[in-house]
Amino acid sequence: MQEKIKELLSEVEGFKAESKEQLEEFRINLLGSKGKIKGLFADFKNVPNEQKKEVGQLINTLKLKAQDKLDEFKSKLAGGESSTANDLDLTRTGTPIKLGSRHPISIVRNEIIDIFSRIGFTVSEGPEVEDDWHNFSALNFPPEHPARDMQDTFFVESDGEEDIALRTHTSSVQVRIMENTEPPIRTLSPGRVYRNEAISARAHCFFHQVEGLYIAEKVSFADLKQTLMYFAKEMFGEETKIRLRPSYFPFTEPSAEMDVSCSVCNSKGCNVCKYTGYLEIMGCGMVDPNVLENCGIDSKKYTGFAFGMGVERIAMLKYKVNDLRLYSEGDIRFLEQFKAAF
Ligand code: 2NM
Repeated sequence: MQEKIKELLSEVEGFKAESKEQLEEFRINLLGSKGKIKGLFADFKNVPNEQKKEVGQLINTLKLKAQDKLDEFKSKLAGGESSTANDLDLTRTGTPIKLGSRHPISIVRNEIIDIFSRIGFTVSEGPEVEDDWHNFSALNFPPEHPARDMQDTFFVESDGEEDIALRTHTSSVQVRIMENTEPPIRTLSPGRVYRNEAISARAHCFFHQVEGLYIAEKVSFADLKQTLMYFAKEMFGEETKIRLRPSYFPFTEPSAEMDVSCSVCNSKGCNVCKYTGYLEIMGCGMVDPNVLENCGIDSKKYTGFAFGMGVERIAMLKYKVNDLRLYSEGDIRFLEQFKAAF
């Protein structure tokens, strides 16, 4: 019996499995319920007492070695399958990192700035929390103007005498520029503005503006028209037509609204332009002499024009966005659609 066990031992030690089937055969043959080791244990009762110790130890060694072999090849064969060791390809390209994209409001704002910078406009910025003078009084808003109402403007609590509010337009920046710059002035003020409105698809409590200001000697309404026509053609295409309709703003006289021909339907009428053939994109006018004087500019020597547009509105037309709330919700599925060179 000892001979038989030693034979099996060397058989186990020399065993190599090349496949899972071979290994399973090995397991059944030796460690299975009808296997050779079970058989040895069954025969053990016939071993003379004085040999029991030695034979018992030998069978146990055999069992342990067979189990070790089984475990060894089990992990070897499984490792080959999961392919980490053998198929490692160091020349494969890595997992790409997703690139971000510009926000549509930034894309359009940058495009507007780019267009006006080509005809000499600089960019000015200023505070979003403003005093009454820069946001209203200097701009010729009468004391009882509805924009000064709590209903329309977010006021900020303050200890001082003066009303402090979130700016309702970026004209406040231009007041600051006019106050400390001798004309000629040719500047754009892009930025976020705030209005106290219920949030819906068509209104939000904040939005973005780009306002423009040109002050020099003998600036005329014809200069304004030509400047805005240049802008419209650059922004919406060479075939774009513009239309000016009389309007009213406290800070300009005369004032106008500018429409551009609808590029969706070629001015034939569609639901985007509400069957008018035109889209309203900005307000403009000649800076009121009162405003110039309020800001320390001699209105006998200088005249100027100003205009203001909502960036969200232009981005809506450009990208066919139908809900203002999309701009501020940060939904990655919306944001990922905008890839631009700016
Ligand atoms: C608009 C429409 C018309 C405007 C006026 C001024 C300033 F500071 F010169 F008085 N800045 N922007 C202006 C004029 C803004 O936005 C619809």
